[in-house]
Amino acid sequence: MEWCVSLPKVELHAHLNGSIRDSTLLELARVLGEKGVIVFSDVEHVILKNDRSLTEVFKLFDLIHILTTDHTTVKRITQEVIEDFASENVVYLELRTTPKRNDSIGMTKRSYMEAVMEGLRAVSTVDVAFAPHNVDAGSLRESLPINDACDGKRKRIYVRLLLSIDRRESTAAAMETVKLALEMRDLGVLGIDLSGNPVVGEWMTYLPALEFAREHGLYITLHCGEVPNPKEIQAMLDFIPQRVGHACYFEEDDWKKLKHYNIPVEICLTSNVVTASVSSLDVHHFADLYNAKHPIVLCTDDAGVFSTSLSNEYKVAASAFGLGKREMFQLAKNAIEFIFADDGVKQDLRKIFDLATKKQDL
Ligand code: 6MZ
Repeated sequence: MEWCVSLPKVELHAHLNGSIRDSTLLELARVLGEKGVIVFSDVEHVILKNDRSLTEVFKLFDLIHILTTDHTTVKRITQEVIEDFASENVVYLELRTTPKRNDSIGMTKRSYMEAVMEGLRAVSTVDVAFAPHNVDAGSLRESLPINDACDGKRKRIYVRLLLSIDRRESTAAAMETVKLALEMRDLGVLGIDLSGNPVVGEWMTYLPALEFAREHGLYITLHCGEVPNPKEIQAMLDFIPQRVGHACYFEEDDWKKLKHYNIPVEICLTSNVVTASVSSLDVHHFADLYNAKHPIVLCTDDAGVFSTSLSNEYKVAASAFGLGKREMFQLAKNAIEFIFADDGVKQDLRKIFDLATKKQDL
């Protein structure tokens, strides 16, 4: 495990509200319990439970959102989540979150995202490189030390954002999120994710917003095939997103299409097994895709909710699929090619990995 922690890693599928520390959730729940908003003893065991069906996961998210959706807390969890990823040597993080509106506390989707940005700026334990356009990226790169897990220098992490459309949302709400993403491009927003309870909503509801996003140059990643929904899977693949997440319930034609379009897959092993989207690691599609050299990237999905970390996902993959250090290193490095950030960032990341290759004698 120690080696997996020291390995530089790229995280491309992490939901902000799914990545919160249990300790923070419990603290927030305790405070709301004292205020009489919730009954602490009712939610404590829900937060600490380890096995969750997909239905239970989405119930938990509703609870998490009650605990976290105010500006101060959004700022806090963003800061903590980034610090947690950086502490395990994630060198590039594409963090996704659903901008939320809550009229009762004067929260708009924009003010939610401003709180996220404040959290990003508040990170103090590591250097965060986040703004691609409004600072001179060249000088920023030079001013930050190259992250090298072993040499004791301050770590640095590139953070980029994806805005998620929740499947419960209407076309208009989805469009509002896309427009917000476009306005926030200078702050490191690179694209749009479609997520939320996969048994809710219709593809056609989000399609106009996703098309609009694409026309305006945003990257798209879709949660695809988390439940058996053959028509939707085909429609999503025909859209040719830049990446898909999960791909658990694909049939032969879906695999053909995915491979034909060479769409990278964000693989979330622990999440898939815990939610029983895949019955066990022995039958996980990781093996087939890996052997076929299809583009894949290991991701956490919801490190808090599924009690995992990216280092742990590499460890799980190594033991389930017999990967050695060299293979894990190559798998981690390959992820650079599937990030949504520009070539300058990719070059920097390649340098970080090359430096690590020498250190780790690979
Ligand atoms: C689908 C998921 C998910 O956006 O509030 N989310 N959507 N499948 C999953 N696999 C288990 N895990 C998380 O983060 C939490 C939200 O991300 C989506 C859900 O919409 C959840 O409410 P944010 O930061």
